[in-house]
Amino acid sequence: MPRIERKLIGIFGRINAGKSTCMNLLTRQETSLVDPQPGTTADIKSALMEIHAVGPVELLDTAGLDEVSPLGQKKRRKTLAALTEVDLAVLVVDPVQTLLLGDPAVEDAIVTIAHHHDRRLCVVLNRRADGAEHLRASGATWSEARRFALSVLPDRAGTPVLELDLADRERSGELAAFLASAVGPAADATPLLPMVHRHGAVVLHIPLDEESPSGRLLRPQEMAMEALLRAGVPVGLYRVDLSLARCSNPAVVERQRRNFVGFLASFERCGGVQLVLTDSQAIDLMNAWVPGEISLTTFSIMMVNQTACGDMSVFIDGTRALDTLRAGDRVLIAEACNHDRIAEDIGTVQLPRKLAAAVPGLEFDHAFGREFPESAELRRYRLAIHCGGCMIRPQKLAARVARLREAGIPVTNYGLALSWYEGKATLGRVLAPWPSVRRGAE
Ligand SMILES: Nc1nc2c(ncn2[C@@H]2O[C@H](COP(=O)(O)OP(=O)(O)OP(=O)(O)O)[C@@H](O)[C@H]2O)c(=O)[nH]1
Ligand SMILES: [Mg+2]
Repeated sequence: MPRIERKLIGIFGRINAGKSTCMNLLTRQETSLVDPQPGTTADIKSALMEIHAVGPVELLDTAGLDEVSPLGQKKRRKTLAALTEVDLAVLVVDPVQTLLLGDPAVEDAIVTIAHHHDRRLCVVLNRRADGAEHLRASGATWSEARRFALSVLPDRAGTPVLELDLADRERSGELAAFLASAVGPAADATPLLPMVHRHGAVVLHIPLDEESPSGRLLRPQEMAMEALLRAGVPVGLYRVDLSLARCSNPAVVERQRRNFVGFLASFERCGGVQLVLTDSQAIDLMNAWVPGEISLTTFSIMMVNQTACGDMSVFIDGTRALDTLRAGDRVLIAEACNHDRIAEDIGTVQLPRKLAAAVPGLEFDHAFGREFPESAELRRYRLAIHCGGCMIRPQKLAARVARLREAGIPVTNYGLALSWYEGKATLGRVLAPWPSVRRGAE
């Protein structure tokens, strides 16, 4: 299954400003519940759609930021986390509502946070048909209300603003075109394996173990296969039985090794093997078994390189923090997917065991799925180790990295950490095939 790069567009604003009405106008259906009851949208509602001039898009309808209650606080936290991830933040304002309340604090907060996190922003002024009545009663004019609402924009001239009645279904196309111009052109997708060429095969080492789901391969494995086939590169698949390859009988181990090396040699007649891509947990064996003239890297590094848009430098810098860990330091292990953890799970068993062997006395915490600590909590950690992030949007991983950076916490990745454990030479070897690393070394 190829990963579709979707632009992420989030709709933000005050309770009852018309955020869900905006979502429904775009999708031309009742995607989100709309109701006069304040606080109707309790959790983030997501919809996938194509916007002709943009391509695939994920829309997020969020809860109003101004609900004052313990539940409102929870909604607020989720909405603000989404605001740090989006490619475009759409601030929906009902100028009459804002003017009558007399304080544009909610709009100001959204503009400030979007600006701080370097998110694109646009404003939709909801010119409701019933607004005129409220204005008349207050003695103000539409242009006063408009000016008051827009006073929160630091640079009014540069921020795209659209004024429309969100209940007017005829204007869906106009709203879509406005968002398309505000979100900007799509960036070229980062290639998954930029180093491969058409001469020589790529061997994928996939050690199906107890953790592997039956009936399908893991997403990075499928993605690599598809990318290689599309590029016309011959692909070989191999499974080393890790329990036999790591058993105490040297004859059994040697047999496993010979079989694998024989498989690599079988490609000689069609140009040999240019690269072995392995599951990170087998990097020890692969480093020992793959001949030095063949490049070697891991699925997890492949994923993080793509998710980080080809610039892994922040994760590579993070590996240096591994050298400075001391007893008593806390390490955060973050894994973006949800799966039940059995046997030799990498995040909960293998990584902590290896790190504890290298630096006794380390403390570990885990963050699974969508959970990720707030900035203040992150300061407790000396290092974060993140998975390849194949199950989350690149935008979410980027927001997490930005949050760690702000908290001053280095971050590395599963594949890099497991390779570091094998020694500097192994780490250097798995990084060497990547163009950005090669460029940095020049
Ligand atoms: N006539 C008219 N009514 C609107 C318009 N926009 C919103 N409304 C009404 O205002 C109420 C709130 O709209 P929603 O779209 O649910 O507002 P929201 O910002 O999603 O509200 P919360 O989810 O509660 O934060 C609903 O009764 C809508 O029908 C509009 O442009 N014109
Ligand atoms: Mg809503």
